[in-house]
Amino acid sequence: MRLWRRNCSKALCAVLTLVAANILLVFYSTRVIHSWVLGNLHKEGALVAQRPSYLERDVHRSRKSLKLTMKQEGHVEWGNAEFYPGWKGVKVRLALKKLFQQWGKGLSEAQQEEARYLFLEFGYNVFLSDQLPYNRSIPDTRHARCLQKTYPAQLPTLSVILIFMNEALSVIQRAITSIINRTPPQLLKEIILVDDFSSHGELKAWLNKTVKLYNRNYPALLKLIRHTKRRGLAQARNTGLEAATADVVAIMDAHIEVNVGWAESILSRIQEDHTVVVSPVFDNINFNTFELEKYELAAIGFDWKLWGQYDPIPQAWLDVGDVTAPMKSPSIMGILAANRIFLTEIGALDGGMQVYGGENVELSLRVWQCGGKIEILPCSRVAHLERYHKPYAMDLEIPLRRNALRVAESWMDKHKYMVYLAWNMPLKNSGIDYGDISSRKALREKLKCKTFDWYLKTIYPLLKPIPNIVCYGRMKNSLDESVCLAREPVPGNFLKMEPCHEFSVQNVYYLLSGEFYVGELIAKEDIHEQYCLTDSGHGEDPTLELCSEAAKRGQYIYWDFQQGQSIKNKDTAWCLEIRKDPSGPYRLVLENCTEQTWTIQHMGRNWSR
Ligand SMILES: *[C@@H]1O[C@H](CO)[C@@H](O)[C@H](O)[C@H]1NC(C)=O
Ligand SMILES: *[C@@H]1O[C@H](CO)[C@@H](O)[C@H](O)[C@H]1NC(C)=O
Ligand SMILES: *[C@@H]1O[C@H](CO)[C@@H](O)[C@H](O)[C@H]1NC(C)=O
Ligand SMILES: [Mn+2]
Repeated sequence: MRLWRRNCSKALCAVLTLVAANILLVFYSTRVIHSWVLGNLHKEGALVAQRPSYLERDVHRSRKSLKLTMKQEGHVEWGNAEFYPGWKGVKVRLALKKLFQQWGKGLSEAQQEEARYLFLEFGYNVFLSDQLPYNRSIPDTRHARCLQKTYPAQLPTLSVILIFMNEALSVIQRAITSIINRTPPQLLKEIILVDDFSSHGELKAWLNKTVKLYNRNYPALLKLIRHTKRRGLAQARNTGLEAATADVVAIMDAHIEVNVGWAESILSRIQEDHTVVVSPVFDNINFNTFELEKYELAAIGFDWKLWGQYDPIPQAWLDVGDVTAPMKSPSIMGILAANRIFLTEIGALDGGMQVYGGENVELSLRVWQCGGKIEILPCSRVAHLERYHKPYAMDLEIPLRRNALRVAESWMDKHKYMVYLAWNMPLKNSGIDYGDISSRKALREKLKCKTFDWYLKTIYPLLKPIPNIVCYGRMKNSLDESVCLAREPVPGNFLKMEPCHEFSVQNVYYLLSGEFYVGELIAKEDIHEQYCLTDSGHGEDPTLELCSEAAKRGQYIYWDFQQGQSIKNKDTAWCLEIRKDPSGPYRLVLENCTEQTWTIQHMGRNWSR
């Protein structure tokens, strides 16, 4: 899945898109873990001293098995930066270029090769991770006011669930160690590891051994459950949830490190209200340097593709004037904690989700629509490693799209068309099999859930449906149907004709009111605007401008168009046409209308004029 780096500094920032973080935690309280045992664990020779040799052995083993998997899954040749073909290969090559810039001075050639290899394999700097102590300190990123907070003496117990697939063992061990070191021992009942059928050698016998070693010092604290086939992230979370026994579960990825005070804040909030599903605030573990990057507090939302995004902090929370107060949020990223029984009764995770993505939004809609709440707890902070690439699928857009349609069909009622539009899928006969949703529908019935319209109006007014899109998709000119209109990604306000492809820079949406949106459909009011096809009125080539700015500047963004006819500006009467430069590609021009006509791929719901 694409990874957007977060670059917003202030609370009221532009929408940021994140790889949905996927985490769950479980809490339980009857066991007591003495901190002195912890010291013993790290003195445990087997855990540290043998690491380099097994790692070496394992890397060779996994290198072989990885080659095999990749062949089966149709990957291109392994061993250089060609992890992905096309632009993804370019992206990975760029990442590798940066790999040694901030760390790793003085590595030998062989070590560099190893580091590169491990980075490609895992999507983060495993070579460095393997050198870092499992019990390393990380900065306390909480607001100072969180340190003054006191919690009830009696809190529910916690089961932490860590799910993984081909994660580096050192990363998993650092997650476990951080949980043991930073959770009050009387509250931590168990840590459940769920392996979604990893193929890496070091996650087999060595992980078994590691779990045994931990349990020698913390009897029965760790449980390891292995899927015997790949079942995807939602199922892995459910497997952990089913095995959990504590009052509260925290479901998380295994590439995390929890911070001080993370659990108390969660447990006391869920004790107050068992219908709240909470998310901690995430910091980022840099995939290259493993340094912690502090993230500001933000609400968690999504766009119409149902990709996780950070949203501005809600005014209602600011008005409370308490930086430690729980913040209502439309969604979670994936990492969550909840009352175990409540989460189970409300339907856990949707087991019909495949591979990755969508399950966080499905749960969020269900929780809100069926009587629960979602909140972000500012005093609970978890560092999460955003991987550079994910090792488990060639093209994550395929499961993401499939899962998004599944959410739309299960929960979004009359607004589901927006998801089809954002993914550029036809409204009928999409050809996507999103699986059987009858159990989700039955759940809706049983829990007497509210509508998505209620959710949009009450919980997520920022996300706007655009009901007046009359047609959408690739836009082609009659002169040459092999090229499509596209937005130049950078800086975003140029148009071009280029060979048709499937990426969203070629999405076009024509509105009943006459605008042409070009590029990804975002539809987040005020914070992420669409780009409009614009005639400046100065006899220049057409451009793309932010719609409201173009309108403010007195530029012309309204066009007449019917399928298979010309595109003519309502105000200036110029037509959008293409002209071939003698040497180069087609250029978009505004000129007196000729015979040129245009077509747009899909009909919207209301093509009826
Ligand atoms: C980590 O464990 C080692 C060995 O027990 C200890 O010496 C060190 O102080 C610990 N580091 C932190 C940050 O707790
Ligand atoms: C790990 O332990 C489980 C039982 O706890 C066992 O079934 C499995 O064979 C072990 N795997 C390896 C590779 O030793
Ligand atoms: C467009 O057509 C108008 C009237 O038909 C004509 O006066 C004008 O010169 C034409 N402009 C161009 C650029 O061809
Ligand atoms: Mn993650």
